[in-house]
Amino acid sequence: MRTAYRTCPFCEAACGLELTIDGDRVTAARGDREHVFSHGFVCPKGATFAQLTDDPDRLRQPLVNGREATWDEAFAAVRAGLRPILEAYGPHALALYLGNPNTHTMSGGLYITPLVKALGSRNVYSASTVDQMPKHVSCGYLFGNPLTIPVPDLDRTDFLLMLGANPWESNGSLATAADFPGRLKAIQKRGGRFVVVDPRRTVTASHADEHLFIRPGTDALLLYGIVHTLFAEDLTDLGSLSAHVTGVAEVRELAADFAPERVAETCGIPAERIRGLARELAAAPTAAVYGRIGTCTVEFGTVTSWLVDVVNILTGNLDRPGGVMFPLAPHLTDEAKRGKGFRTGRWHSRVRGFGEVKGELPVATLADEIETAGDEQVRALITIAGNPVLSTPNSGRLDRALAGLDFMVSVDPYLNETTRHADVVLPPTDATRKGHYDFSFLALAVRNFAAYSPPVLPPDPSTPDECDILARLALILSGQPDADPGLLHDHLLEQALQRVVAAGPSPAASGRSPAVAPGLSAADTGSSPAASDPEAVAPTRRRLDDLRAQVTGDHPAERLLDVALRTGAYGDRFGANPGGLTLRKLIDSPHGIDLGPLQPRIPSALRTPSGKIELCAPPLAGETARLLASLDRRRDDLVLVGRRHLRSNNSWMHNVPALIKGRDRCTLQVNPVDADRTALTDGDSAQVTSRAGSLVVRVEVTDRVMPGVVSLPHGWGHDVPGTRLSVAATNPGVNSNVLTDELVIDPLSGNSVLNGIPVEIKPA
Ligand SMILES: Nc1nc2c(c(=O)[nH]1)N[C@H]1C(S)=C(S)[C@@H](COP(=O)(O)OP(=O)(O)OC[C@H]3O[C@@H](n4cnc5c(=O)[nH]c(N)nc54)[C@H](O)[C@@H]3O)O[C@H]1N2
Ligand SMILES: Nc1nc2c(c(=O)[nH]1)N[C@H]1C(S)=C(S)[C@@H](COP(=O)(O)OP(=O)(O)OC[C@H]3O[C@@H](n4cnc5c(=O)[nH]c(N)nc54)[C@H](O)[C@@H]3O)O[C@H]1N2
Ligand code: SF4
Ligand SMILES: [Mo]
Repeated sequence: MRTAYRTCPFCEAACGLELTIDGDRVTAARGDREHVFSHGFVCPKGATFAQLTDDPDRLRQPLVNGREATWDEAFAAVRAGLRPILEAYGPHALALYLGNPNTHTMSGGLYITPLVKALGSRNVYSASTVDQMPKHVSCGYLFGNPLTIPVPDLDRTDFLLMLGANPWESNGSLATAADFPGRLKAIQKRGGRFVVVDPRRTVTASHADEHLFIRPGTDALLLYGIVHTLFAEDLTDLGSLSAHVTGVAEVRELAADFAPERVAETCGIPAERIRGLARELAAAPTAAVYGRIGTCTVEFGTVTSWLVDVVNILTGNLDRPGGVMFPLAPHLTDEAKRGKGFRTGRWHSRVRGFGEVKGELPVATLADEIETAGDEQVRALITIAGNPVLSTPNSGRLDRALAGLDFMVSVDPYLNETTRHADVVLPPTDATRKGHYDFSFLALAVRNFAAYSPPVLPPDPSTPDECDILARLALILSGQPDADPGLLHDHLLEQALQRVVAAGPSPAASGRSPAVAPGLSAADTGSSPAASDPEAVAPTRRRLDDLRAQVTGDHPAERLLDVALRTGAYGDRFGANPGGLTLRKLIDSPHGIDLGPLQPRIPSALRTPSGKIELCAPPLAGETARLLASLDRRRDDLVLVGRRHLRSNNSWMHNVPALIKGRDRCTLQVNPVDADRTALTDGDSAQVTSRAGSLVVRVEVTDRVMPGVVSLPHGWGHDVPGTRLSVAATNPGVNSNVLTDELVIDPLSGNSVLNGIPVEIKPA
């Protein structure tokens, strides 16, 4: 028996786990009390780490046409399936769907970019367009980089306004904060307040100082009402930001149309309360506005996400302690640099003409691209760590479309609702045999810290690591099907080192380093050392050899991480900053290294062409007109919203008995007023119908949802044939995305609308 420490990979909170290991099995997990960020916090999902990784239904061998196969047979089948399609129809005939857990694996952080490059297809899709794409777009316009997302400084704020987020259950998102509930309670303990705006009285709302019901999809109107008030009552105060912001007058003009009286009825919040919120935000010593799923997965998702930060900026709360701030992750640097700014629409989807955003197309149009005949029709699909049949809108249609593909390959540990359509399933090793570093979430953490967890069990010789799987796929796509994955591993390391050399004669001397981790950002590639000058070649090669000799790590991902850490903001700069971060240092610190509270980062974080925060980008002004027009629309009688439960994680944790036991959670919550109106009582079966589809589900009558709103969680519907989810199948629930509509999207980001879906209900 021994103990090992590992970051929990299941949600964005990045808690430290203490694992008990007996021989070659993890037998128990609990919170790591010495962890610098989570201090022992753990939730039920982290606590079932062992059951999740040991699930007997996990695939331990590849499947080819439903039968277990060797890894060589499986890769041969991938090659035989993909090559003819690529040769006959070109790269766009092959689509890629990337699911959420790619943000929780090192293979996702390091190997997706080379894979996408090798693919060369316009048809790249991901869970980002059923999630946070509006935030990327609004931050792209405001700050010049879609990854520059400010997070609420939870530990120092005096007043937090939270819209469309339920961190008591979700543990937070786009704000990595282990023990989010504890941090919220601490706001109250130090005399501060937090207010929740949500069409449901969530657990988070019930702990809040105030909860305001809001009609789904109307947060943009509420926020414009606040902005209007800030200007009308002369409450704006940009403080030290004022030298760094353009476009304030334009926003003032746009907000003129959104007096609180104009929006109050549509939002369901009295005008006087809207004014009150504006006054409280302006008066608080520090304040933060934070919006999440309920502000993104709605028709005006990008405008809403933008207005969240407009309020933060107008009240002077961006980039100051207690407001919203930009984290500085250990693999990134804080170098000031003029940017090219942010734009979308560099290419368009074939069928519905949606513009590309951040290199991808809206997943709401994937079924169109598969079903519609023509040149460049999608005929084959790769999915990696995704279950779009349960997680994307009108999933009934996508399910049928996947059945019609010529070829599909999935990298996934489960045979589930999506991967059952795959000709080849490639199951990666579980988290016990993977190293872990949070490329995504350390850049969103409410306090700067560093942590790396090496694998807690030795590699399993019969199963390739997920980095190897993705590398082999990338090599197959680039026409080198027989190459060893080591070829790509070496190439990526060489590229990373060349970037270090190119960043200056010696990063040691200049103190400069590349802005992004190797392989992380497509935006920051392509710079090679100044090798055209023959004089420069020899020293360059010497320097490369010197750096290569210093890199440590037992695994290709560890070596790439070592380079990123050493050249990052806190790095040892390959010796020039002794005592700075290295991989070795993180391995020697199993409870993580605290790097202190968030620090101001403006202007160095900005990448706009003007070098300023561009408060009023033209696309947002354009959407404002559409938002204003929406005020005159007839209101739907009944709309559907989602919800999350602490013991689930999207679609893939319903196969663990400890996480699924207890009362049926997949119910339709209906307010008593609506239940009366539709002759439904608690426990009845209701038929729910939308434009996209229809389902039957058990009713739970509760005043925790507001009148006119019903709620159903997503990620359920495990009763389809052909899966291997024996526990989930016993309590399957229904798939809420049968009801969500692929025809309505947030136009600026391509994000799906998953909340505020018009529905009708009646006794089944
Ligand atoms: N109606 C509605 N729909 C929603 C949402 C909503 O709020 N309402 N939320 C949306 C959001 S926020 C998200 S992020 C999406 C999620 O959408 P998806 O990412 O498509 O779905 P998940 O259920 O997260 O599926 C994750 C898959 O990854 C696999 N997996 C787990 N660990 C690993 C690993 O280490 N490697 C690999 N290769 N695979 C792994 C699991 O078996 C599972 O198949 O759903 C969205 N859908
Ligand atoms: N336990 C658990 N934890 C998770 C996940 C999970 O499935 N289960 N998923 C993970 C993922 S991928 C993500 S992205 C995060 C999401 O993290 P959160 O954003 O905190 O997720 P939700 O719990 O869905 O909270 C969204 C809230 O928005 C409300 N809402 C719906 N429509 C509107 C609206 O129009 N306006 C307002 N103001 N509110 C609205 C809903 O009622 C709901 O309470 O959670 C992560 N953590
Ligand atoms: S809150 Fe998230 S990171 Fe922490 S233990 Fe739970 S699932 Fe893991
Ligand atoms: Mo998500």
